[in-house]
Amino acid sequence: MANNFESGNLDGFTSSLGGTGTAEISSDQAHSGTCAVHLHVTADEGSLANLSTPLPAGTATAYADGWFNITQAGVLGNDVPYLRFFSGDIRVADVYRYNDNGELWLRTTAPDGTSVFTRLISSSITLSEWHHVAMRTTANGAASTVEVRFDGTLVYSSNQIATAATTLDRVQLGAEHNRQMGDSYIDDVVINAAPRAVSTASIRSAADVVAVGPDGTLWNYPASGQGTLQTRQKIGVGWSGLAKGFVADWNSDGTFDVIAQWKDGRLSVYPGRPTGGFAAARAIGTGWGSYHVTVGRWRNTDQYPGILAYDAAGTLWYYGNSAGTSLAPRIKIGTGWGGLYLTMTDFDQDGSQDLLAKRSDGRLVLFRSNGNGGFVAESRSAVGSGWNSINSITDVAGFTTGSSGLMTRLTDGRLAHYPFSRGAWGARTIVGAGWSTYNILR
Ligand SMILES: [Ca+2]
Ligand SMILES: [Ca+2]
Ligand SMILES: [Ca+2]
Repeated sequence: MANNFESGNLDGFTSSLGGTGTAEISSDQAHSGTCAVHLHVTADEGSLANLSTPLPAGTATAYADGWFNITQAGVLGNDVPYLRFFSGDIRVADVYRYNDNGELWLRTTAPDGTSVFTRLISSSITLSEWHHVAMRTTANGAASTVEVRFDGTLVYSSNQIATAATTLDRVQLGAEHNRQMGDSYIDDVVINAAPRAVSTASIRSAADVVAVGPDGTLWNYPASGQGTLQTRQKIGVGWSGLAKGFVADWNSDGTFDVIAQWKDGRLSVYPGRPTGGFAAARAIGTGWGSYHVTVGRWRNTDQYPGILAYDAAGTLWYYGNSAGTSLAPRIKIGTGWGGLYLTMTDFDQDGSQDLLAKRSDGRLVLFRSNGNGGFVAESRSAVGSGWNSINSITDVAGFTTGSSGLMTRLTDGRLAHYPFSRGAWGARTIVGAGWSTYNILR
């Protein structure tokens, strides 16, 4: 759908009006030609004006692009909207100019219905000038994507927005609730929709369970996103020589890869193909036989996941991955880590990775990182006890909608999911049984 309003109609839009609100073609302001659409809303009771474009059923990604000239802001504490993406009653993501200071803000809706606010521009957007706003949103539950461009600059991009939505059904210009006063001229609007691309990658979710069976078959157990695993799929053979395996998007191309630590000490990366299977393995190291390995973006500035590992002497090292290929020279992080079972995850969800260290006495101890490669200077706290009944731990995300958690194996072979939020555990669920002979990737 595209409309420059030169033909004098609102083709492609459905308008909702109430009270003093109007949505009319105007020649007072135009970005192209001589016309734009003018949304006029006052603070009077019942005043409402918006335009929306319906999206085809099953739309996952929508792109909206338009020019906006706000000539009149509204009352303090309120805003003048630019673009809003909806899934039914859920306002998945929207950007607006905040009346109090003219700043650009993004609002998204968390799975529990609360609004999450992010300031995108901290200076005041000028009134009575044309500004270019473009926004792309993909509704994908806990891993939804939002990108915002303002006057041609990318001001926000994340593929880790948590929402309850998995599809989009309309894009809106203007506010859905009344008395949201403002005057906006809008021109040269383009709105496009794309269905969800059906991924055929071997590992599709950060909650999938990947494991090597007793015969060396590599299996993926796809997560449903609703707390269960689906029918397993064979994704490889000949993995009997694996000591430990790790799932990460090593080259950050959007498809999960496998990092293999072989019993003979070799370390190799198997890049996942978007169409399924893996490209030829890349050797990234030898002599890793005695290392205890974790994989992840250890430093906040890391573009690619690296390896945090301790050696036979218990010295903890970080090996960065600066280009999505081989390992960078290692950096010493600490000593005295021998015997601990480490899991890298952001347990307190402050944006910096942490280590959960399982001790032989069963206590799970939290080492919070400072995001720069080191640890927060604080006394360590135990966030669990009795964890010596667990012999495999994998950091997962999205096993239930919007959740973070650990997928664990108990010593009796059952699989258990421990969700957590901001450093507090949720209720554990048992996911399955009979996993004792499987080597579960981490
Ligand atoms: Ca025009
Ligand atoms: Ca990849
Ligand atoms: Ca943290």
